[in-house]
Amino acid sequence: SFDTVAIKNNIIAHEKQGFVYTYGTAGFRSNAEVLGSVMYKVGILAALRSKKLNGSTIGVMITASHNPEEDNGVKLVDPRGEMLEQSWEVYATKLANANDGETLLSAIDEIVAQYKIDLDIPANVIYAYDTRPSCPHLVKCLEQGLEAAGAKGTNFGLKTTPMLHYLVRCINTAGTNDAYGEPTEEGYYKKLTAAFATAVKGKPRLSTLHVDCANGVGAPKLRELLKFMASDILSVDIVNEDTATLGQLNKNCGADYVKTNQRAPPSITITAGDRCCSYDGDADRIVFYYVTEDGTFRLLDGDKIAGLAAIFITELVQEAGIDSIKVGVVQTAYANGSSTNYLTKVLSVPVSCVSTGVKHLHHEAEKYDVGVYFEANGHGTVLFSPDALNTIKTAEAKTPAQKQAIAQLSALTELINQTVGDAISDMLLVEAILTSRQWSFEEWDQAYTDLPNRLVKVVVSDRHIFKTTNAERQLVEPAGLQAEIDSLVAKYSNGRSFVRASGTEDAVRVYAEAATRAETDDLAFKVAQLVY
Ligand code: 16G
Ligand code: ZN
Repeated sequence: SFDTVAIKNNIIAHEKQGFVYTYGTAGFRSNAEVLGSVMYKVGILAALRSKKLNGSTIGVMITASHNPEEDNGVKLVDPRGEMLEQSWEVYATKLANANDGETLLSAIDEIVAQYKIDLDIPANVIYAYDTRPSCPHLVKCLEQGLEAAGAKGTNFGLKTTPMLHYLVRCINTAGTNDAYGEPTEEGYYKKLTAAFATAVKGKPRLSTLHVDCANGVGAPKLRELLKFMASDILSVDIVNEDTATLGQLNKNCGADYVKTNQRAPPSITITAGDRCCSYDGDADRIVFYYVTEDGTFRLLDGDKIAGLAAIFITELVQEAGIDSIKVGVVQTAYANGSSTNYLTKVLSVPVSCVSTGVKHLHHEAEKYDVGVYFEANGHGTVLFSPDALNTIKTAEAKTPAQKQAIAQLSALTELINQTVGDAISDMLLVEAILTSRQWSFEEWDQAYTDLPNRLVKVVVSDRHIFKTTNAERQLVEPAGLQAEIDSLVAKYSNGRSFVRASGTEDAVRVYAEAATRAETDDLAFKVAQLVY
């Protein structure tokens, strides 16, 4: 039961005086040393959230994604595998900052009153973690909180972030019409590999895909998945899979490294014709890349994945004779202008732009029959609405071609992780499309050419004074700054630039793109000077 005396007495003291915790875009995230106290509170919060939702299972994932190995973090997963409902974030922050039993209890009382929580309802929580050395200690702290709150906690061990999201959804939908899958790691592998086999049926296998796993949890999990995959339909070579040596996680490798540096990890020798991709440290992001004959590095990022998925699904619903299903794409301001142009002008699909952060994209994507959402950094997925799923399931084929298109669409709905962006699932989606089309990376890349772009981080004395509107594309404060940016931008062909405060770092980010590399760099530099 919910034991207020235990909750008060077992509290873990803040590790560092004066440190302020914030539940932000990616949950709590910081150096791992200050997180034990937070884990205790997260255990209690997860229990309260489960009670509020009548005992539905809530997920807790311990990871710091692409951040350095000495960092860690934690986030909550809601019953359908989505991010924690936003209104709870402030309470998460309050609990984390309470540093004595009384303050903690009154913060809890506030949540209980606000959401009218019945504390007698049993709570169910599952949790998992990545390969970071700090995880075992943080798990113990979390368990201490779950125990004090009387929650039934189940440790799912080492998992990728998207696997934990998958498991939460499976558990909560088990036995319903809406059952999502078998709530085990093996169930996840079986679902994905079976769907992939259907999606590529009858097509020759492509050349080997080299997968940089950032020396993180994606490596052992991808290796495990491959045991369920017939080797004549997919050939994968895993690189950067050292999860045993300290200090290797995300070091000079992984999706964030590749996207930020616009180059392959030094640990990979890549020559023309090679097909490569990189995951991040918890395997919820992926980017692809190759080099041209003349040795130029080419990145196929989240925007390129969204374009590929959008064209493929749009054509499939036409072939299947069910083009009442409408495909839409959700992007952020970081999407390359060429990609937005391609989607709206060439593919004629509706595109919405939302603020940075997965929860914003996910919710917007739910508004479409088929909502494709990707951040340029490689986080994203495709959501099928219940109506679209039903249309696909009940579609009747009149020709063999229609039959095949329906089977492929149906396979995609199983292949794509509907809860959150998933590097393994996205990788299989891209491979399924390319195999189906028998396309090389060059052919995929031909859809459009990215405008040169530059992202600059500017450390300022107070980033909170930068307030944006219009999906972060314009500043409203400091007053007058946007007008200055606009008049600069007007001087460059195809120029675009925006400024926003980072949600994960104490800095401001400046993005710029323009027709040429030189103009882009110049624009980024000048806007950064305005901000500084
Ligand atoms: C977080 C977000 C990611 C976003 C990034 C932006 C989630 C799960 N993660 O990592 O989607 O791209 O923040 O970081 O929402 P920034 O605010 O520092 O630019
Ligand atoms: Zn991640």
